[in-house]
Amino acid sequence: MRLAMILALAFPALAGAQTIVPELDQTGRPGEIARMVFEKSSRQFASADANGDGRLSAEEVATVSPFKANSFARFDKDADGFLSWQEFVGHDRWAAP
Ligand SMILES: [Ca+2]
Ligand SMILES: [Ca+2]
Repeated sequence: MRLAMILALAFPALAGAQTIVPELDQTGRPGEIARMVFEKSSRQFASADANGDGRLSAEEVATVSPFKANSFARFDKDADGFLSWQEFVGHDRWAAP
């Protein structure tokens, strides 16, 4: 139950998916959450990349994540003025979709 509340707070989009969270409680499949976040991030990145150059400018990021746009410098680890896929998701464990 506690995990379900944390997940609901961390992933508001999942809060309505009542059938998924209890199932996670029982079977403990964090991979399923990771897959959903990966797919959501993939969609966000693709739709934000208006010019299709495979990286996001601050303006492009703002179209999908005002939060990341406001904290752009923190996400832009190499300070090149663009977010790569890895910078966008905040780690390098997922190959670019
Ligand atoms: Ca771009
Ligand atoms: Ca960068």
